[in-house]
Amino acid sequence: MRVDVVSIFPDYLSVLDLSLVGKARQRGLLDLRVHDLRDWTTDRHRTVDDTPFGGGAGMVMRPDVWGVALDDVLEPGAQLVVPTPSGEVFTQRHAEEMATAEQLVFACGRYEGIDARVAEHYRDAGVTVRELSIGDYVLNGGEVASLVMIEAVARLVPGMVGNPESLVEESHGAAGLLEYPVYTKPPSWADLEIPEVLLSGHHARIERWRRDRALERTAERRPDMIAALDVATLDKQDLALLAELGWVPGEDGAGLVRA
Ligand code: JET
Repeated sequence: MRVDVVSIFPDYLSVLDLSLVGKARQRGLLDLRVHDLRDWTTDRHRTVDDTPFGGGAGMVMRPDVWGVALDDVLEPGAQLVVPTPSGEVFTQRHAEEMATAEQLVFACGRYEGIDARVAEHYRDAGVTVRELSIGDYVLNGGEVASLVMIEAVARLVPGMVGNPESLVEESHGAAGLLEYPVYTKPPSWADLEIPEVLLSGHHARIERWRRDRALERTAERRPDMIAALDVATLDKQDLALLAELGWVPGEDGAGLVRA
């Protein structure tokens, strides 16, 4: 897979030399190229921004500079990713779709953002343009959001994860619940003991305990995920625990509602 990042702070992306992503690059699984947007400017001051039409605070990134940069970097079949607090929220589903791309190009905005015609122009030209948010907060630029998305995508590229079972396990997470709590040695630490069942060797009881803890944790922390559960994927014990936690199947059978 090829990944290109265009930024006015290319050094921000240097951490990609480390960890999983760095190893994938060394092994030739990932062709990662970081570019300085100012390399495509032609004026003495290497200008990338200007004042907003219609007035208002701050500066907007010029579409002409972005246009020459992206025309140079985009290959046929590329997906263009623009991190922005105004985007759809980036999820594991997006990461899975992006992991199938031949090339991902990340356009890192700064200031008040990139002139809106850039996304429009490349959509009109047939490029898949994804304006994506990594959460409801504002960063100074798209660099850190790009790092988050590159890591989430890179670990899905075949050959990148050392332990293939760890990816199989994750499809459970995709079933719509948070993960259950995990424990390792020592069995007693800071006056805290490992839950007895995990030492019992009863595989079925362990599975049930983990499922219950995942349901409880999800109900507590992510009620939106409980509401969105497919009732058909829940067994009698799931439904009994969820009822204790105040959640029952809705009238139409689609999803759960607070009792
Ligand atoms: C962000 C992403 O802050 C985030 O993204 C970076 C950012 C900051 C300021 C402007 C900007 O412009 C992008 C743009 O796209 C069309 O104009 C991007 C917060 N959550 N996720």
